[in-house]
Amino acid sequence: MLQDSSKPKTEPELLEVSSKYYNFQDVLKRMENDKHITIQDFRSNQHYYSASFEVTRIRILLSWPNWGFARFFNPLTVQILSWKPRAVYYPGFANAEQCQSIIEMAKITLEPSTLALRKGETEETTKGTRTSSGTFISASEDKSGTLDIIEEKIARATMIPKTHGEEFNVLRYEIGQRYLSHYDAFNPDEYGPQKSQRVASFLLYLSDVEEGGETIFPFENGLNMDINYNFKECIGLKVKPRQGDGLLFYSLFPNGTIDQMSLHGSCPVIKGEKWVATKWIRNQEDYY
Ligand SMILES: O=C(O)CCC(=O)C(=O)O
Repeated sequence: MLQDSSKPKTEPELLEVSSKYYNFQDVLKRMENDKHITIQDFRSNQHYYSASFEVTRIRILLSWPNWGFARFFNPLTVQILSWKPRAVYYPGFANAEQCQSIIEMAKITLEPSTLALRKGETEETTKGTRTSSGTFISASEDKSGTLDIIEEKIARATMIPKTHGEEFNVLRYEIGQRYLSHYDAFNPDEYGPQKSQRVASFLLYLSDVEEGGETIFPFENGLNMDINYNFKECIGLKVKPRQGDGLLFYSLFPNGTIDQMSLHGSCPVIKGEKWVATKWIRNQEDYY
């Protein structure tokens, strides 16, 4: 029998996405192993897009039958920063106007940033760990609709539904302010049993910083893990904030355990001011 050469030899694998529970481990595994992933929407049961992954670029090819290709063709450019931890960078994720609008909104309710405390820790013993100011804002509170657009885009980039995201934590770092290296995922041995876990973090840089303020991954590629790392030191992979750019990294391995190399922090700002919006993404919708 003659084969139709215009058709792929094998059908793309269908990966099911539920709005209730998202098996992100499967997505990560497939991202590593496959070149093509097709996602099927449970509710409409319609194949709505296929994604082709390349090492330095993701092109989203839309074939949404009812809405048309052009309307949604809005490719995301992504650069792989590191595989250990998994970290990718999105240049130009938001525009200057969107960033400024988020800053203006956050300014009204800024307060000193707080920390989730480990067993035995107190505010006193953790003083100096996180010295920024911040505020939590949900997309629904933002009447300009900017956070809604950003949230949709993050969901598209991560392929994790936006219902799995915590509220945006908008942070301002003034000169000398920092966040010492830490994990975003909560180790149950240190924090007690967890109802859900932080899978990934998306940072949207809302400002440039003249000097300092880099996001750092001190254990990138296993570096510095064997020394007695001083959590204040700004070493390892350094990401310089640039207004509008996004940084996504995963805190968990595909098997659900914490990636020790996802340790990260913010170096002190030396000159200028740093604004960033963090979106922590959970493995379940109902995360508290
Ligand atoms: O400000 C940064 O660059 C890092 C922020 C951070 O680590 C966090 O919000 O968990």
